Amino acid sequence: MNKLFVLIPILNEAGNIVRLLDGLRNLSTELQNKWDVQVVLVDDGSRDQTSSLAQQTAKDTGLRLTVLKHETNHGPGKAFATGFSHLATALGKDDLVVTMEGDNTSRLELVKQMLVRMNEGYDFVLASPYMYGGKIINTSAYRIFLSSVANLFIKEFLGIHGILTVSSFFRLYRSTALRRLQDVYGSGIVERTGFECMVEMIMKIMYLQMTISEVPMILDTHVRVGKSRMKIMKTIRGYFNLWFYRKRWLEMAARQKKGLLE
Ligand SMILES: Nc1nc2c(ncn2[C@@H]2O[C@H](COP(=O)(O)OP(=O)(O)O)[C@@H](O)[C@H]2O)c(=O)[nH]1
Ligand SMILES: [Mg+2]
Repeated sequence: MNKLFVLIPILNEAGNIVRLLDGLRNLSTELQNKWDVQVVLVDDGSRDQTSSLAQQTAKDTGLRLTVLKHETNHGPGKAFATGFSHLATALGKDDLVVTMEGDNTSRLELVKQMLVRMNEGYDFVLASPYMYGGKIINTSAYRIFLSSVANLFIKEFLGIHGILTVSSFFRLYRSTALRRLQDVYGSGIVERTGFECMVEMIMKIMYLQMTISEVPMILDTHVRVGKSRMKIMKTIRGYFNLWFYRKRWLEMAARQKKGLLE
């Protein structure tokens, strides 16, 4: 049976992890005739019980779980890099990888809809709060305003067109497309260590001319226990810095394309 890997970078989510893994256990039961669901958590130096609670919950429920650990905190980008490098050797041709948040804000019921899109032939499917039908609820007007402006601005600034959401963690990737990214950009795919890594991936996907589709998602921040770990100013700086990488990433993509044509 083909595998559906669920890759989650995580930091101090002891208040959310049990519910998250219970939800994933239910999803794996629902999908059991089609997909072998395997969860990979990248614990990025949590100082709470996130990892031990995760291991215990997986044991109690029979969920297939691997926990990769950074001893100290390096940021979600580094955690994704660790996760993708780990998956590089495990991924079969027809496997898929879904990435998501560890705070229960990624709505698991959307995975099935994302799988339908994948079946239609797209390389990547994003869950998209900025798409028609999607929205952000139970978040302060200030934060919604900031993130909407940031979303619009990043796209204009970096020349990203044709997609509505660029920073969401919740995505489905085709393994052959991930392999292409790994061939061009290395096994970890991302090099930026912060939250901007999600936009970095979109840029690289675009530069390789792969196909992206979106499904609308309602982002309800009330479902999470505890506060957001994202540092706004650091992330904004991270977005600005991406501009300096554009040329190099484009050239790397162009070299691969040339190689394919020769
Ligand atoms: N590996 C890793 N994960 C992180 C870090 N900061 C946040 N996360 C995880 O990334 C996801 C998104 O972070 P969150 O705090 O919810 O940010 P928000 O959704 O933008 O408010 C959650 O699963 C967090 O546990 C980090 O420094 N390292
Ligand atoms: Mg969150």
